[in-house]
Amino acid sequence: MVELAVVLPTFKERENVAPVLAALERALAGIHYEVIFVDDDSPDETAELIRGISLRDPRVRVLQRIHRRGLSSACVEGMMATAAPYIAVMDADLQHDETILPAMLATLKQQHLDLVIASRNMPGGSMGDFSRERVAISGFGKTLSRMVCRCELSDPMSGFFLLDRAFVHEVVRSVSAIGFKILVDLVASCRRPVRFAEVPYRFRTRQRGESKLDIMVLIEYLQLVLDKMVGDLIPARFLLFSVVGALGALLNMAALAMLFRWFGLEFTIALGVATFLAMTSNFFLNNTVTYRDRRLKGSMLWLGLVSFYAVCSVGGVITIMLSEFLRRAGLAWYTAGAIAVVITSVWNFSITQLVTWRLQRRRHASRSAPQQA
Ligand SMILES: Nc1nc2c(ncn2[C@@H]2O[C@H](COP(=O)(O)OP(=O)(O)OP(=O)(O)O)[C@@H](O)[C@H]2O)c(=O)[nH]1
Ligand SMILES: [Mg+2]
Repeated sequence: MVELAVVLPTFKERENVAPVLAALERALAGIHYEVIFVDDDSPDETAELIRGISLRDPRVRVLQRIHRRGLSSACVEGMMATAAPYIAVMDADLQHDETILPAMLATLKQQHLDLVIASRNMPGGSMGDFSRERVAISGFGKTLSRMVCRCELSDPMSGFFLLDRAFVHEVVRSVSAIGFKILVDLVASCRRPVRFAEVPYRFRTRQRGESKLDIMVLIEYLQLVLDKMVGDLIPARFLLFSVVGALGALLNMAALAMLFRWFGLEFTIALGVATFLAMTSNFFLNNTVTYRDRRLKGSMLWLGLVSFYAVCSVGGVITIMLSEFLRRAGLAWYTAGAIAVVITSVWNFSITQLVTWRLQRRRHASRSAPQQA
């Protein structure tokens, strides 16, 4: 019977697949285990390579996700794809020390815990060759995590941990699955104190393949923390969309002031150009931040931009008509304006979500649809 499943999220890790499997084979001698790679359709065909290995070794499987990105959601789906009573999650790039897995498993079983975390921030552990900036960012992440986890974790940014399956099932429906930091997400999703232990390890330097860390990891982490705090009331994606919208409104005002006051353009023309600029920047910001996981590329990017202009222009007309209507109905100008802006934001968000950021999927769906005879 399989006792332990090791979930390895991958994106462009082809050259690490064989070494990580060999390392697990050595470390887990005597334990019945299986390995589940969750690959987000890596262009280097990591998934194809793993499928080849699975044919020979049934302990190895791959879950290949199409049009999806995201480390956290990959881990969740990997965890849900196994029947093993214990589940380990670790990176596939050999930075996590697989040799401590048996000790982590023994601790979890002996102490009847929900979770054992491999920590870099306790005696015996180390951040390895982490640059000072990355240590600082990790520290900042740790401080933020205290706002949502009701316990003190020494390394909440860790992507290396072992769980009891019952715990996964208990929290999985509350998990946000946004971004990179699945551990904080799991712990913050639990309605009772989590029973956990920490085991030290030394983070290794990446030997092969490239890092996927970028500024988006930080933005998505902020999004996760926000979702954990207010997500039951307002969807995190809507919050991000609103932040981008507010930035756009500022840009709109600044451009209007410049074009009208400095360049002496006629007011309506200046307003038109400023609005056009703000809509364009909003589209690109939303495409890279709010909808990173469904980012439009190539020809779909331009089609998306046109549909975004169309939806937001209708939104603009709604704002004008609604605020005028409310003002005539006796509301103060600022109340009428505020209500109209909120309603327009919901309109812009809902319709662009349904139309603009569905384009890529539609195109692929129509391409892969069976041909009619
Ligand atoms: N399925 C999936 N896996 C991902 C994604 N992004 C990263 N990964 C995998 O998650 C693990 C961690 O990513 P890394 O880029 O190594 O992040 P890191 O270890 O914090 O950064 P480095 O120290 O620079 O390597 C690796 O196994 C990646 O292949 C993703 O979008 N989807
Ligand atoms: Mg790594």
